[in-house]
Amino acid sequence: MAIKFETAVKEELAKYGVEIETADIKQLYNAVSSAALSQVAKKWNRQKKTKRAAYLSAEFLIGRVVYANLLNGGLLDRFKELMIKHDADPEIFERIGDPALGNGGLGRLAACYLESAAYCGIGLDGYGIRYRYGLFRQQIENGFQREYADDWLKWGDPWSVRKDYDAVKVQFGDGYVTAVPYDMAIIGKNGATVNTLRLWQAESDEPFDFNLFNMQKYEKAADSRLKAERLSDVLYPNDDTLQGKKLRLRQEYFFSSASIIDMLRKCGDKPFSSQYAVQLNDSHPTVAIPELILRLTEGGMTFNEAFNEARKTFSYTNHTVMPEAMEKWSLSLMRSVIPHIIPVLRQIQKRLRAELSAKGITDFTPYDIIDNDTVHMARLAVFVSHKVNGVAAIHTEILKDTVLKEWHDLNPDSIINVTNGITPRRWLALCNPELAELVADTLGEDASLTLKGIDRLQDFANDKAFIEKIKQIKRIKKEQLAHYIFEREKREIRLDAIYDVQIKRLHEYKRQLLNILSVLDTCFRIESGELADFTPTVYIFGGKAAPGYYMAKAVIKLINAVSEYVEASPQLRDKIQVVFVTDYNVSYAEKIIPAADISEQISLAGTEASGTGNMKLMLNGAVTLGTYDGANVEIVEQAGEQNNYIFGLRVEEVEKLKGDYTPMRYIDSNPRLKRVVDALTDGTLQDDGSGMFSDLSDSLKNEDRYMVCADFASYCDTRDRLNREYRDEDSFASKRIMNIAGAGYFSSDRSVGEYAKRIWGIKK
Ligand code: 26W
Repeated sequence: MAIKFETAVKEELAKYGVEIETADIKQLYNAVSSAALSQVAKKWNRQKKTKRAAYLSAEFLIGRVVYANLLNGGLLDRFKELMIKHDADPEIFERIGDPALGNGGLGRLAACYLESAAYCGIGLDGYGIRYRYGLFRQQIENGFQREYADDWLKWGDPWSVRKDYDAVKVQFGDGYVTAVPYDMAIIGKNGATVNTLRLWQAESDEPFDFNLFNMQKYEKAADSRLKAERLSDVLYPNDDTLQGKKLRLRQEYFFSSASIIDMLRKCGDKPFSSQYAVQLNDSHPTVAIPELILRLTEGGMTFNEAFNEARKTFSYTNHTVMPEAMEKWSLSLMRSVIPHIIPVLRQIQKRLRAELSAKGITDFTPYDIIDNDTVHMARLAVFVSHKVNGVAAIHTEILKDTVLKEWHDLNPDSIINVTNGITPRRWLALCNPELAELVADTLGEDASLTLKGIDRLQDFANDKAFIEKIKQIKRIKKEQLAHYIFEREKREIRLDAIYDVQIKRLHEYKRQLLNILSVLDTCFRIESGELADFTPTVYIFGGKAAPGYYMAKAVIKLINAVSEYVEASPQLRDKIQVVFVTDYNVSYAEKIIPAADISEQISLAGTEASGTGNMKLMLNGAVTLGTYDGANVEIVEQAGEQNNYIFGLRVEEVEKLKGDYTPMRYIDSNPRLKRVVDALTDGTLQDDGSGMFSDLSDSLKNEDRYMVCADFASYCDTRDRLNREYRDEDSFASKRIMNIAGAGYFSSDRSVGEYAKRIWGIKK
């Protein structure tokens, strides 16, 4: 086997006429990937005929896959040895760009689940879209975000196999589009299980119209091809609203329909629900429901038979309670894009009303799937699914109490919680081999790869020698991060400081604004002498703002302005650094997370469904500075409240405050808050004439939808306490250890196991 992989790599390279020593990065990447893929090819093509689950998702944020696949394929060590033997750099693929086919948490979760399912031997395949361009590449110019196309395919795509003979036709109101699958192998532990991520690419059957060409209408001749291809061109860079984007609806139907057709084909004569469980990752693939029903009735079933089959098959995961993120399509738009689906929707609505009537319900308003010209996708998903789940305990309770209250009353067993998880292979073994090795040495290799039994680290929380090792590893990871940031951002960050990290999409509800205003407050207090003993801190921010999201972009500008303010002040410079890292993505996360001391999870209580970055940071020995929101609640439960820093309003308090919330009351009564809000408009900070800072100020004073002002004092106080307590490095290291020890519950192996057992009815 050892020889086989090496020989395979060399044979692949021979195709380019090069050897390991002379190959360029792209050649090596393609050769190593193809060689590794060939090792699992047999297993991949030999799939057992048992019930499988399909994860339908508009996003799969898989990140760089080469190291992860080598690890799971059992080839990583051999690869590294091979490289060293030939005097080549085993880290060379660090330069390969990420396929960023997702926005944030929802897409990354899908990737973690696929990896975990394969690792645990659960038959789960992913279905999505092969976007030509992933989430935009971010640059910061003069403190402002600028967006550029993300051409991820420029590195080649050696992990995908195009399957022309599996192409299907997807019907639209204006004709057909061909969906061509590209399959990616999802490799489980030692290659024992190999599942598939099937991403559909839109193409045209008739790429070129020679009649038009002959009539000298050259541009028109390629129209149908261009129109078809445009469909899978880009990922929508929004993670809240789509405002009736026609192309997005086409995308959703495109991959939903293609996936259902694909599964139906594989089912043969067997009942669909005996062969497939289909998980809808948010409401985005919900049109798969009427699509399945339509096809089953075309195959001879009655509507009710098809409906029942669909209900046995589908389940739906909700990832957000933000009203603007609840997908709604206008009926007329749907009619123009997918007219053949409308009659099915009407029948589903009829059935809904019949079920409601049977239960004595007469007011259909909160339930109607079609209400006038609006189609409610989440309602459709909830109605037809046999199980609906939230992604953290508190989120699920909110769903039951508010957002989906009516549905919960109707059917109390159908809404369940499956707390999110993260794969320990990527988020420990690969990104932090130093810590993984310590865990393996202390508890056995299994603990570092699966987190099983990692709670036993609690016994080492006060062990002097272990504490030293933990501190040393953190130091090493900070050095590596500082080096990386220097390379990428051309900025030097100090090592002997707290690394305080907020990395996630820019969104008002996540409150990066609260963070940066508190940093500014710290600056002012240091300058005035109010804050004498302060542990030097590097504040690291990373994340993208949707290109059309003005307020989020204003916050980026503000973070960069505060950074400049600090740099200009000799008094602040040696205590504080503010760094906004550019183009944050999965690979960047893998660098930042292991070096972090503080995990900022400061969303307004009740707004963050779960969060998963919080879990990754905890596993890597950071403490949480956060609100009682999303998975933070469970993190604190697992790792101990005394080992984390919780502040701010609770969900119930937020609810009470709503209605007569007046931010000015907080601003007027808190001089420190007033000072930082004033700094937005009094010339202290420069927004280069964009008007962004006064818009931020107005929004804080007039609405402050996410109650930054209400939580400001409590946040600053808790942060101060953390800053003081950090100085006792040994006791802080104990807190780190308790967090690592508590992270076992957040392995996505556990999450996926729960889906398999409680929702899909699938055994390992
Ligand atoms: C309509 C466009 C759109 C696209 C994506 C709307 C909403 C989304 C997602 C819901 C955004 C998202 O990534 N949500 C995150 O999902 C994670 C995985 O469950 C959670 O951990 C995060 O709390 C949630 O914000």
